[in-house]
Amino acid sequence: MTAKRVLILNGPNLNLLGQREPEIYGHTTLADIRNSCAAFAREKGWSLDFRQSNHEGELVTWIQEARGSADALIINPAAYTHTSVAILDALAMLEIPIIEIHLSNIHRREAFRHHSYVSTVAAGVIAGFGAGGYLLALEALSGM
Ligand code: CA2
Repeated sequence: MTAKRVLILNGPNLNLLGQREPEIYGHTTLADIRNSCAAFAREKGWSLDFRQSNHEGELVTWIQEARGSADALIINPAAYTHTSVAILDALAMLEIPIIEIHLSNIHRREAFRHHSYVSTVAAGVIAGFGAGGYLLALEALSGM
């Protein structure tokens, strides 16, 4: 199995995970998720870069920088999933597998969460499995 450089990006408000709305997003913090993803990557011999930003432009810059420096991207764009053509355009320029991930099942929530700009360029989408979805995404990369 080839070593992979995996970039995981998280969008706005995900820094508050575990502190608010646990009935929707669970009790796990983003630091917990980072640690379990890092353990998975270590086991596989992959490198992992795990980031969060509340700023759309910063996420766009990081996606642009992934060209040439990452072999795969896992992204939870949070609210930008449903609004950001800028993030979609940046993702569309990547030539690496992109996995879109959501903690909650966006399809059983409000109608405005049902549409994702990101899904149109994602290899696959994982939603509704809470923090465990990040590991499912990494597992999916193992076969790609
Ligand atoms: O289910 C997901 O992972 C979402 O991407 C989370 C976004 C939401 O806008 C998407 O529709 C679905 C919201 C992230 C907000 O994170 C919070 C964390 C703790 C407390 C409150 C919000």
